[in-house]
Amino acid sequence: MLPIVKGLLAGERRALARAISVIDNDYLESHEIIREIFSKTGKARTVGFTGSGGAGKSSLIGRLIPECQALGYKVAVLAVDPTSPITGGAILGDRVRMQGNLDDKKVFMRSMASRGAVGGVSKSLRNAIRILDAAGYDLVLVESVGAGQLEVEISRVVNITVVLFTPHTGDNVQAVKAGLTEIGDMYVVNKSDIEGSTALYNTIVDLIGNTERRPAVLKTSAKTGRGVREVAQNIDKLLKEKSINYKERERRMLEDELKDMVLNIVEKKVVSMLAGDKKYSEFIDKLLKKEIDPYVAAEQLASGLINK
Ligand SMILES: Nc1nc2c(ncn2[C@@H]2O[C@H](COP(=O)(O)OP(=O)(O)O)[C@@H](O)[C@H]2O)c(=O)[nH]1
Ligand SMILES: [Mg+2]
Repeated sequence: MLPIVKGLLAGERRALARAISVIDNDYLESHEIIREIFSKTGKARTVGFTGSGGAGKSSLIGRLIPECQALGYKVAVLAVDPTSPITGGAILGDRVRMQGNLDDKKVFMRSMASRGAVGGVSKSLRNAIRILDAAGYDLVLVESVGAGQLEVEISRVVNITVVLFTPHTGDNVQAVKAGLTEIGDMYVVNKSDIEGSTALYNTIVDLIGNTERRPAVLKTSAKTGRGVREVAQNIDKLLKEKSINYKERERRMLEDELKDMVLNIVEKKVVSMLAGDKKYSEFIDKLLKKEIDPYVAAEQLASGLINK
């Protein structure tokens, strides 16, 4: 067994942090780590938090940690921010630590840079969750930045998605309608201590709360702590409900993952085959001379590769 795996299974935080870095940077060693821990995973449940920057995701997560611990969970936090050059959890950790009643030793926090191509975020996130899972964390809270496609990608990897809105960040009916109505299992209007939050809350209840899915719409203030316990209780309830059809959902997630991985391998192969294919440059010449059109060219090249 790799020393790093031995360390993380024994609950050593440094080994845990290093293993997640290895995953995040997509080093070759990550294959070996996942191979060794995979059979020990499957217990952790995951909650994603999405919403515009400044909505209060980090602050709310900070408040939720002790509430979820009180419900019996061993909590870890992953912040996914591909735009952030900072790794190691500084930004997230600072905001969360500002809130007094947090026992640093009981919670594990980490930011991920998640470089890489399409699907890169879900791949490293899935594997970072597996590592935390094997290390004994059974609730992983995932913070993402508010960047459309990424949020949808993350929502496919976690069990529950919580969407945050606040009156501060210019969230309005348009923002609510723009895609986020689909991905949330729970909606939270944060900053209920400031003006405009009741109007926003009512709008969201109208738009989303009465749809067929009837997701919960809650109000919080991460500043005062009001409403945070209800969010934790609701998460707990949803996780327990979902555990009924959890197997089916897990199957779908693994299907997605496997497809991504196969496509990735095939894509790399095809790119290198094309690079070494004389016909490829011949076709480009033909295209330049308008002797052939792009559809026919692509069809012929592709069938040439597949039949090799
Ligand atoms: N008034 C008020 N401010 C809040 C609340 N929650 C967060 N904030 C502030 O909003 C800013 C952004 O919070 P942060 O948690 O970093 O948001 P994130 O970008 O979504 O992670 C910070 O200055 C917080 O102190 C709240 O409930 N009420
Ligand atoms: Mg944040």
